[in-house]
Amino acid sequence: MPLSTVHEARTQRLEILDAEGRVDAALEPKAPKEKLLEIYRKMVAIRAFDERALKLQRQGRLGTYPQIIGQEATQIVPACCLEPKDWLVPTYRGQGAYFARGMQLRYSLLYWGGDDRGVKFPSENNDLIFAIPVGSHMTQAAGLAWAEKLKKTGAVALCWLGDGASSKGDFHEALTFAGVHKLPLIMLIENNQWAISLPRAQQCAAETLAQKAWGYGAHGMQVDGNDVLAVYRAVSEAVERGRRGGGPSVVECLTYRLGHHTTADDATRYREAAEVDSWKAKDPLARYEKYLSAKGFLDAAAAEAAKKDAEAMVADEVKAYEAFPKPNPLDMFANNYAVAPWTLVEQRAELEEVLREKKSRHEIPELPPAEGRFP
Ligand SMILES: Cc1ncc(C[n+]2csc(CCOP(=O)(O)OP(=O)(O)O)c2C)c(N)n1
Repeated sequence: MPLSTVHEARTQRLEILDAEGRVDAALEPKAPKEKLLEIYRKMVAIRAFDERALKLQRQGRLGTYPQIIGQEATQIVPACCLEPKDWLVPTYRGQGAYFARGMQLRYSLLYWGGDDRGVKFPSENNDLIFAIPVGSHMTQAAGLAWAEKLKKTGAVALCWLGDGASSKGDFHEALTFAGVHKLPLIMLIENNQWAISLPRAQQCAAETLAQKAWGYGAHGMQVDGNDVLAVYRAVSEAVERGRRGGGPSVVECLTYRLGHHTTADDATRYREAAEVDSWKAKDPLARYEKYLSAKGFLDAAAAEAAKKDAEAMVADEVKAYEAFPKPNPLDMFANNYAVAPWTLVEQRAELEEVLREKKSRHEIPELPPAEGRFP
C-alpha cells in the first residue's frame, strides 16, 4: 500500500515512494525528467566512489574514510535542491553533497588521504569546508544565513548534521538564533540511527528529532530519508520557505548507515546483522531505480551504462589523486596563525631538521619547496 503523509500532533512525516517502488501520486514532486535522471546518475556515481574508497583504505592507499553507503539520497538530493549562491554546510560525511555540487572526487580522496589540498571546491559555489568536530558548523550555518538575509540575496544555508549532533548545544544555539531572526536556515538531520556506537533510542527521548523544531519556532518535518522523492519535496519546500522569508526549517531524514562509522570502526561489535539487513531492503538507490523504470525514464541498458560510466569516472579520479605530487610535510604548519606560537616554531624547526637529515641519507625523495605562510 502506498505510503502517505501522516499529520501528527507534533510533527509531519513524509513518505512518497515506498520500498517496493510504489508512489503516492498525490504527493509526487513535479521534478523534470532531466533533474530526476541527474539525481540518479549522481547517486550511482557516489556509490561506486564509496565502494572504491573503502577498498583504497583497506589497501593502505587512503587514510580514515567515512562511508556514506545507504545515505545517498540524503547526500545527493538536498544538494541538488540548491543554487550555487546557497551555502552548503556539510559534516565530515559530506563527500556526496560536495560531489552533487560539482566537486571533483579526486579532491575528496586527497582530503581523506590526509592532504589539505583536498578542500578545493568549484569557485562559483558557496561551499563551506568539512566540519570534523561534531556540530561546530551549525552556528556557522546560522551566521551565514543571517548574512544572506541582511544582504537580501535570497540565498539559504543548508546544514547537514547527524542524530548525534542534534544533541549538541550548538544545535540549540543555531536554531534559537535562526528562529528569532527568521533566518533562511535549513537543518537537515541525517538520522542514520547511530552516532558511532550510540543508538538513536539512547540519543534522545523525543519521539522524533524533527519535533525539536517546534521549540524554536521553526518548521519541522520528518521524512523517509531513503525516499528520493520525499527528500526532494521536503528540502525544496524548506529552501522555498527560506527564500521567501518564512524562517528556518528542520528536516529529519530517517535513513541508515549501512557501513561502519568510519574505516577506524567495527560496527559488528555493537549492532546486529539482522538490523543492517532490514535496512538493506530499504536501499534508496534500488527503490529509486524501480520508480524511474516504472515512469519509463530508465531501462536495464541505461542503468548498466550509468554504472559503467560511474566506474570509469571513479577510476579516472583515483588515477588523478595518486598522480598529485606529494606535498612538503612542512606545509601542515602554514596558514594557521598570524603570529605562530613558540611551540609550533620549535616543532617546525625540528621537523625541518629531521627532513634535512633524511634527505642527506637518501631516505626520502627530493621535496617540493614548502608552501603557504608561516610567520
Ligand atoms: C566535538 C567532537 N566530539 C566527538 C567527536 C568524535 N565523533 C566523531 S563522529 C561522532 C558521532 C557523531 O554522530 P552523528 O552526529 O549521529 O553523525 P554520523 O557520524 O552518524 O553521521 C563522534 C562522537 C568529534 N569528532 N567531535
